[in-house]
This record gives sequence, structure tokens and C-alpha cells, in this order.
Amino acid sequence: TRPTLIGAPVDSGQRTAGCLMGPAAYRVAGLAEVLDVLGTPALDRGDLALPAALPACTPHNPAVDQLPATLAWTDLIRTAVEAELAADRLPIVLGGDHALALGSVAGAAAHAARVGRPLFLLWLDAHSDFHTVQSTSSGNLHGTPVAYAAGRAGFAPFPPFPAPVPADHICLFGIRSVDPAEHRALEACEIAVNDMRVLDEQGISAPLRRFLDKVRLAGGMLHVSLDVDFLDPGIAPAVGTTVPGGATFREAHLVCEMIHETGLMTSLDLVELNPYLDERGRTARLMVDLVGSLMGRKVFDRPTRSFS
Ligand code: DIR
Ligand code: MN
Ligand code: MN
Ligand code: MN
Repeated sequence: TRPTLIGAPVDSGQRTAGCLMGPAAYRVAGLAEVLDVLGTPALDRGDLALPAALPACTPHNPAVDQLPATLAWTDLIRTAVEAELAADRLPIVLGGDHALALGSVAGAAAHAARVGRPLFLLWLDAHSDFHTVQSTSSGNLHGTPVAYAAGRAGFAPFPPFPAPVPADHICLFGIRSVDPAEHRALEACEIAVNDMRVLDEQGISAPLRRFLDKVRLAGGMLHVSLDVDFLDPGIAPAVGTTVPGGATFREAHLVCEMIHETGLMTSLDLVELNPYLDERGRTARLMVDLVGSLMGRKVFDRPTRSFS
């Protein structure tokens, strides 16, 4: 499946300016060239843009920031992702902050429901992003897309999520920052929380393989959402919400290589890159490198590993 690049310069989901420069940074860092070399050239649709006038709407929760913009982005991105999947392409959404996943996962879910396949969600992130519009304490809607995808209540005035992803189809990976309201809600559901403690003890490959096996056995589609802060800030400083103790360079590449070997990934988000905070583009280049691994780059070709 050929990739399509969708620029989504979303910066309404959090309050550190700069995420809107993300799509440009990925292009400057050579994303298209990496995909060319791998023999999977991308179609670049350019950047989505918000309409000039946004409908007024007032959140029930007064803490919520920039709700009209995030509502409009959600609709635009959902439509764009669903269209690429319907055209049998692999959408790669270039963020933009993680609020864009309110739209991208909705687009993937709508498509999966239409073709009658189960959708699975792999969330590579320091954060669980399991707040609702009601529960968010920061007011930053980038902390909500997993809860939206899971079909939690408390999302008015967002449209109902098209086909909620069952809790046992969601895998959070790399987690090390969970707010109290998210913690309570996660404990009351079956979502797999692979926090850093799990990955320290079991390594990265065993928990990931368990999840990928489940996706394969179910014949599922797999949406991967890669937040820059999944990575350790020592190698990926260009993100507004760094949390120490993240994935190392090799752990992150191994995750991407394993995903590629399964051939299961059907859509991808690259989120939270803030190029304004970067050191000479190193975080953008690392993210582009990881896309290389996700799309098949390897040091040496091995027979495809059996995931049974
Ligand atoms: C925090 C930070 N839990 C919030 N969240 C995210 O604002 O709700 N940071 N996603 O990247
Ligand atoms: Mn996130
Ligand atoms: Mn995060
Ligand atoms: Mn707990």
C-alpha cells in the first residue's frame, strides 16, 4: 500500500507554540526522500487548512482551550484519512499536536466499520491521553484522543465517535505520565497500559508482539499514533511535554521494525513535534528515520519473523 502524506499543522490541542511547523520540518528532514529510497514513494497532499471563520461554541468545561479550532480540525482530518483508506492508501498524518488524532482515528474507525474489519490502536506516548472534554484539568485537548476513540462519554460537542474501538483493541505503550482522572478511568477498563515499568521488566518486544499477534489473528487494521514524547528527551528534545525515562533510540527502532514485519499498519500519525524547540532538526530527523523503519528500512534482510 502506497503512503499518502497529509500535513496537519494542528496547534489548538496544547499551548506551546510551534507544532504548526511540524509538517514543514518533516518535509525538510527528507521524509519523501526516505520513502522514495524504500521503493514506496508517497503522494504528498500538502497541508490541510482551517476555514477562516470558525463556528462559535462554548464548552461545558470552561477550562477547555481552543475548542472551535479543534472541532474543525477533527472534521477535516477525519475526512482526509477516511478518503485515503477508501482509496487503498496508507495515510501518514504529519502533525501538529496530538489533538489531530481525534480526527485521524475517527477516520480509520469509520473506514474499518464500512469494510467490516476490526480496528486496533497502538498508542506510542509518554501520556495516556485518556481525558475527556469534561475531565481535562489542563484544558489541552491533545490529552483526550484515546478516550474519544474508546467511546467514552463526556465529549460534547464533538460528534459521537463513529465506531468506538473496543478497550481490548487499544494498547498504550511507553506510558509514564497519567493524570489522576485518567488513572481512575483506565483502571475501570480493559485497555492494556504498557507503562515504562512493564517495558523495563519485559523489554519492548514481548508486550508488543503479544499485541501485534492479537491484531493479526483478528484480521485487524492497525492505526499507529507516534507521539514524539514516547522517545526519551535526550534523543528527542523537540516536544512541549518532555517526560524523562522514555524509549531509547534502539527501542524505538525495534518497535518500528517489528510493526513493519507484520505488515499490519494501515494508518499512522506523527505528532507533537515542535521544531521551534529542536536542536538543528535532530528530532525531526529521528522521527523521519523511525518512519523509515516503519516502512521497511533495515540493516540486513532477515526472513520475515513468524508472529505465531
Ligand atoms: C496532560 C498532558 N495529561 C494533559 N498530556 C499530553 O494536558 O492532559 N501531553 N498528551 O503530551
Ligand atoms: Mn500524546
Ligand atoms: Mn505525550
Ligand atoms: Mn493503577
